[in-house]
Parts: sequence; structure tokens; C-alpha cells
Amino acid sequence: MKITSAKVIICAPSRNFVTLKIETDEGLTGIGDATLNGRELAVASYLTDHVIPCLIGRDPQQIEDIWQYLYKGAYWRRGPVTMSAIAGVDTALWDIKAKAANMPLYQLLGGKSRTGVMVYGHANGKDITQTVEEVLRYKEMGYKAIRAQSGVPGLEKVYGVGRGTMFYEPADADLPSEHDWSTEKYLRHTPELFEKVRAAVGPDIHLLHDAHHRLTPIEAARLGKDLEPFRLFWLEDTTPAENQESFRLIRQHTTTPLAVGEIFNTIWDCKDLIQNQLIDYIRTTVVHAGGITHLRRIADLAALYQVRTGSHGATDLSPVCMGAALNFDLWVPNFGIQEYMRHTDETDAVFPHAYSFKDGYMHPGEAPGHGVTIDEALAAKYPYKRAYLPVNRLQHDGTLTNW
Ligand code: GCO
Ligand code: MG
Repeated sequence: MKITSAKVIICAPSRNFVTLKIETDEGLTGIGDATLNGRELAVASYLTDHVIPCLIGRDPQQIEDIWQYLYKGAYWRRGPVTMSAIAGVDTALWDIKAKAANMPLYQLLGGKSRTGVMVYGHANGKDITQTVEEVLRYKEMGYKAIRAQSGVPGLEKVYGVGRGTMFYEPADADLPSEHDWSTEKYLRHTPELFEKVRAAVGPDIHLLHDAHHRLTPIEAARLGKDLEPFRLFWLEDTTPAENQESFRLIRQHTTTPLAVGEIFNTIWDCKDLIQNQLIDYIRTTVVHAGGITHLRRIADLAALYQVRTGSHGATDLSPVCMGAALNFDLWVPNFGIQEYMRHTDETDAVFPHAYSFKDGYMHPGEAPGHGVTIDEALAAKYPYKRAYLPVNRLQHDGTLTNW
């Protein structure tokens, strides 16, 4: 088999997505997600200008060799742009291989390890009362795990509080909007939020929370400790993890389980966190961490240390990533949970998919490949529209801080 052509499809049905489509001389095609929120065109150019010319004529069945060729061969390793581009290729190649085998991708990976993939949804509110209502609504919809985020009194706009209830979308402006932040206000408010949420929802629902890299390690330690009585499933991204060592301080102080990794792109970003058992869940996912081929490597390392997977699944990860991730999740032995933020109907129409949700669990479906396709004619009706993630400034003096 040979790759005869490949192209990048950029479309914005509600939000921007970058999709790579690979075609072969045997008529089989595959697609991969290569979306990098707010930096989409950089990945598109990386693929079109630098990767696609090297793919033509290669055997698409040699997934490992092509992965190594793109990673080692570029000389310039790692980074979100490179790794999202490699992920796009890798996902499309696994799609082709599974279609050639006439199997859903999870079968090729080793078959299913569970009956379904537990997912968590996002309950967001402008205040505690509204967040509690949202959590109960998610419980009503069948979710077994729910992430709760709430506005903070005295702060204008806060991470995680959406414009609509079902479709939280952080890339909200043509140029970055500005949010304000106060760690003191947030740390006072959040334990009260979880006290109310836990009391309302009962003991059996898994609760999660995302601090979006806003705390220092000692502040994170304080939050973890304060949340212990409410038994969180995980506390996510408390502090930036460029310095993996910084999680040691948090770990020394709290038994609240820790998750991190949605912005990581290789195994090197999480090696120390995993080997030193400083985290409980690793959040790398297919599109930003080099595709199925590399994600599998991270998961295997994590398994040695009883760290479980908890892949990122926000709306900026396209349905193509979601389909691939669900196949991965159904197989991976050390699965923890999968994030699931629903896409809009417009997005779902452009990306018809075999996956489904029922009673808090998802299933990738039985279609050969990863089970997601793209309607190119429909995609063409939604041209790229520049959109950025916000930036964040300290409320008291305007210092730029982590968003
Ligand atoms: C999450 C995330 C996202 C990110 C987004 C950035 O946990 O789902 O933090 O909402 O902010 O993916 O592009
Ligand atoms: Mg997050």
C-alpha cells in the first residue's frame, strides 16, 4: 500500500478544527485531528509545507517507522506544534490500518478491557447555587463523574464558567480577552463550593475540579487539604508543571488525587511526575501527545507506577480525537476516566461518528477504523475564523499570570 495524497482541512463549525486526511492507492483513507487551540494555522503549515511532501509514496502500514521518521528526522523534537502534526498523521494511519483489517481500532490495540469508557462532564455556574443545579442536572443525564467549576465572588470572569450551559468554549474572541484573578478569593470560595456540591449530590458521584495552573505549589497543597473532606476524584492542573519537581511539595501535604498533563506533548514532560508517583492521573491525549503511538508509550510507563489515564477531551479536541481516544480508552489497561465536553450539533454534523454516550459511559462503536469521518462539503461551508484563548491578570495590580 502507498500514500498517494494527503491534505489539511481547516473548518470552523462553531470553532476551529484542523484535520489531516490521508489517501492511499488502495482506496482506503484515514483522518487525524491536528487542532491546537489558538495556534491552528501553525500546525496546518507544519503539515502542508513540511510533512505532507515527505509522506507521499510511503507505506501507510509502517506507522512506527513514519512516527520515528517525523520525530527524529526533523531534528527539532517535541513541542505542541510538532507533536500535534505528528498526531494528525499517526491517527490517520491507525485509522487506515484498522480499516484495512476491517476492525474497530480498539481491536487492533489489543481488544476491549472494559464494557464502556467512564466520562466526566462539565458543570459550570456563575455562583455556587447555579453550579449545584448544574451538577444535579448532569447527574440526571446519567453522568457518574462531574467536574464542578464556579464563578468566584469579586472576580469578573473566571476559568470554566461558560457562556451557555452545555457548550463551554474558552476560545472566545478574535484577539485574546482579559480575565482577572485573585488566588485569595478563589481559595476562600472553592472549599465552600465543594461542601455544597457534595452535600447535594451524595457520596456516589465522582467529583472533579480544574485549577487551571493558577496556584503555587504551597497554595495547591492548601487547596488539596481543604478539599479532602469532599473526596474528589481528582484535582487538576493546580500548578504549572514545567518543573515536574514542584508536585512533590503538593504531594507531601495532601491525599487529594492529582491530575495533570493536558498541555504536555511527550513522555518527557511527565516522566518524573510518573516515576516519582507525584500524580495519580495523566491527562495527555491523542492529538497533543503524538497520536496513539506515543500515548500508548506514556500509558505503559504510567502503568508501572499505578498512574491511570484521564485524557483531555475539551471541545477544542475534535470528534476525530474523541473517536481515537475512546478506542484507546476501551483498550488501555490502566484507564482512569475520559473527559467529555459535548460538541455542538454543527460540529457533530461535519464529523459523523460511531461513538455514543449512555448512562455516563461512552463507547467508540464498531465501525472499522476509529469510527469518525468528515463531511468535506459541509466543512467547506465553515471557513477558519481566528479565535484566541483569554489571558489572565492579577486583579490587584494587572500582572500577567497563568490562564
Ligand atoms: C479542560 C481544559 C480546557 C482547556 C482548553 C484549552 O480541562 O478541559 O482545561 O478547557 O482550557 O482545552 O484549549
Ligand atoms: Mg484542564
